[in-house]
Amino acid sequence: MPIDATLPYDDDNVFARILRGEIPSNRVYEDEWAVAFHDIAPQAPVHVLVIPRGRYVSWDDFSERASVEEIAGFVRAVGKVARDAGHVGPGYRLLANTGKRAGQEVGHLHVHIFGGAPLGPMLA
Ligand code: IU
Repeated sequence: MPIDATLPYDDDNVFARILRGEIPSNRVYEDEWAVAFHDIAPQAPVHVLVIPRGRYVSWDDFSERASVEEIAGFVRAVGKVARDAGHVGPGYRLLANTGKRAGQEVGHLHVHIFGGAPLGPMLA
């Protein structure tokens, strides 16, 4: 069920629990700013999610409230996972579903990285 991404951050969301280590995940990368792990229901041969360590509901929330340092750290982490740690390359696709109408299901910002094979055209 898509979530209402305008609501305040909920510390019980599944990715918050993964960050705290309460739920296992298949991690491929982590640093000061971000954690990346394999999606449990992959939609490409390689499908990795990258999440910031900070408490942000969505891309909207992150881009408005995060510090320049957090934004830089997170964007660099996504790049590292895409280029190297996630083994998704050489080509890949990034996606951040934002809000109910886009089908966002977990209320902690996550960037999907799809790769591992030639990808078909984007479907809206
Ligand atoms: P969305 O952009 O919010 O729709 O994507 C949520 C993703 O989180 C989706 O691809 C799920 O398969 C994935 N996921 C996960 O990897 N582990 C979980 O415990 C849950 C969802 I719940």
